[in-house]
Amino acid sequence: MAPPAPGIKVNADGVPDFDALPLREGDPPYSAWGLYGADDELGTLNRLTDERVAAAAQGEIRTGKRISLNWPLDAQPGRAFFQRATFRQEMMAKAPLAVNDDVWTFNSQVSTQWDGLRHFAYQGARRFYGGRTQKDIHGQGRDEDGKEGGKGTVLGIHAWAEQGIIGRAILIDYHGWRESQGVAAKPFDSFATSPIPLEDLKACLAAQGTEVKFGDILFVRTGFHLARSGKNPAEIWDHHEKVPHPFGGVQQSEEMLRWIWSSFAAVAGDHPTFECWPPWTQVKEWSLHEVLLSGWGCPIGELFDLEALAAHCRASKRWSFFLSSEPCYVPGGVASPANAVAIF
Ligand code: UVW
Repeated sequence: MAPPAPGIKVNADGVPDFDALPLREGDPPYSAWGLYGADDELGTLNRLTDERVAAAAQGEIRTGKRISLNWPLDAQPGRAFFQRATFRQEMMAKAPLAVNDDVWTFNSQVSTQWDGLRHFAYQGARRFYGGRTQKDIHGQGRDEDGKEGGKGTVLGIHAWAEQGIIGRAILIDYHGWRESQGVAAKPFDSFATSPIPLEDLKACLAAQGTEVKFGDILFVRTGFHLARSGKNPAEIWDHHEKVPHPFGGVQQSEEMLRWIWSSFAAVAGDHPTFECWPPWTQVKEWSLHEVLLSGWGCPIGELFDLEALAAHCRASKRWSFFLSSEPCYVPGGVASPANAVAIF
């Protein structure tokens, strides 16, 4: 974890105020490039200081109850959203011994995942976090030794694997809250471009009695998995045919950005896109994928299975917990299965 670069004015939480973004003239909207130095690959994960992680462990691990947040890797058989390669397992019996190996092949975003910093650039500027380009990523630039033409690993998911995505996390059970309000009063459709406004996320937090602490990891349960299991295969197939796929998710708005910047180290949900999809429908100039990943280096988690977590939160009346998530150690990886567990 790096401290802010010298000369950058920071607030009591140790980050610049949202209104100071972008930090440098000419950089893309709301970007925080240079905050942790030119070569930073951790972005908002720099908020997960040793002190915050230790305080989270002391404050949140009380009963020892553990809940996996991972959807199975093969949960989208046959066809996956965004035309992603589905999971395949090749089994090998190693006769004459009674021994087996297996080989797994899959797109790193086919199930529960963290989108990494190589995934999504500011589309106008075509720049990734810190101003990196497709050329930097695809190995036609300089490699780590400064030689031309090498395959670099810049902005790879390995940088997040080195210390994990670990700390205090909170669940906003938006789906549960909608049900408590009467779903007709709060219309939302997981399979339409349906935005969740910030005021509803905040109302849900208030109803739960959940405190947000700076540096938390945010989880939003939209009810996507329930909505998906309520559809028959033909309906799911039809949705694959709609490109771009419409999905419900958090609203694209400046106030949403302001809240995320002022609160979280990473954000995640149970749905395929975190934000309401496709982007550029509510705001034309930017999207959450662009600002979070490329502007701030903020991990976006998608397709988390939050069903058992929500049931436990409801039963125990507690919506904060300790999160341990270890992305796969793949040098230069674009995204990764989350390998996430909530500990109470
Ligand atoms: C796209 O990049 C389109 O999707 P995801 O939300 O998985 O990043």
